[in-house]
Amino acid sequence: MYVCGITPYDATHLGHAATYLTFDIVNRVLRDQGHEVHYVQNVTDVDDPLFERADRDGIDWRDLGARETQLFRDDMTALRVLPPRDYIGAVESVNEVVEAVGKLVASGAAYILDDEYPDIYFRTDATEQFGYESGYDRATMDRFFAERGGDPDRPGKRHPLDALLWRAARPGEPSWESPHGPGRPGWHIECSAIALNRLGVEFDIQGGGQDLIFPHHEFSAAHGEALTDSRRFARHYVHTGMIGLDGEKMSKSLGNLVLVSRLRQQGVDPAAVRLGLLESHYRTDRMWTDEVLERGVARLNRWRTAAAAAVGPDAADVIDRVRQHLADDLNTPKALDAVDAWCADVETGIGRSASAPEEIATAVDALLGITLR
Ligand code: 5CA
Ligand code: ZN
Repeated sequence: MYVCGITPYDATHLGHAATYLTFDIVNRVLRDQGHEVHYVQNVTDVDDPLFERADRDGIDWRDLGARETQLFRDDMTALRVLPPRDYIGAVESVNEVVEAVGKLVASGAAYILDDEYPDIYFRTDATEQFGYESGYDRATMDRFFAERGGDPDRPGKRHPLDALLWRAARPGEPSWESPHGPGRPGWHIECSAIALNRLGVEFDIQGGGQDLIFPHHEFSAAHGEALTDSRRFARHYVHTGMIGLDGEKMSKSLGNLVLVSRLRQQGVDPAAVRLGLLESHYRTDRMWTDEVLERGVARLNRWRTAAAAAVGPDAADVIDRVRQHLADDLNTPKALDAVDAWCADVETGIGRSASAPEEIATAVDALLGITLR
């Protein structure tokens, strides 16, 4: 499983947390079913937002990236998100990108711009199957390409959608040596190279938020497929809905971020945040509100009280239902309802199993990542 990681120029907000939590549940469900999971995640620690923020704050972009990456990892640990096996920065993988770009140029899938800055672009028509990942029509592709970091109007490109693979060095920008001149990696090739070199072709799951469907995942797949004789890149794509606040998308530009680290500082139990995010389905766009957090806190207290009881109804059936709901496209709302129902029985004094409370706590810990005892 490859899940696109953060661009570490600012702290983790609840939108990021919701996305990584979704893949944490995927990871837990697969492990529960006896699979070994090779989980890879990148860190986009070479990118314009990082340089801009570092300039603004008068710090080195590497220090900014390292600091925000550490904060993200601390947030994920607090949320009990199981860490990936490979956690790879763009800085660490520049040589992998250089090698991939060299191959794409050599095979004719990429071309070098005849320009003061000889940037390297990927030909959108390099693979026959281009477009299958998003399934978007051309107008939608054009819109998202322009909105999400693409450069449709760059003079000299052969096709407006051709995607940047290698950005030639500009004065004042960090760069690395390469056979095609000094420069730095484009965004999509970073994820293609990191994923392919660790998981190989036809790995099972490529994940991220819905905003990555196009152009990012489309081009990561196309780059990977152009590198491997059209062997399919990822077998499945999983995309999470967007989290907003007070009716707006949660985003830096709107200034409406709820930070995981701030909630932690305020003494909020990360398990309550987890329950708040899991109460709704991962594919729906949804809002984070004070009420969501309050429900998470209340539910956590209820579950902990029930798990501390001396006896309760048999656990096996409840655990079965939790597993079935999770297997049904990660239906966490129903999985939480099943545990609620068991708690309700404990509260009314139904059930005499002395082992049930501990069994429930163990299953909730393993499958949902919530510690009850
Ligand atoms: N570094 C790239 C991926 S290679 C990147 O998109 N970084 S990011 O920091 O902008 O986003 C990290 C992850 O959080 C992505 O999967 C993105 O889709 C997801 N994400 C960002 N904002 C939200 C949001 N409001 N709700 C849900 N997920 C979000
Ligand atoms: Zn990515």
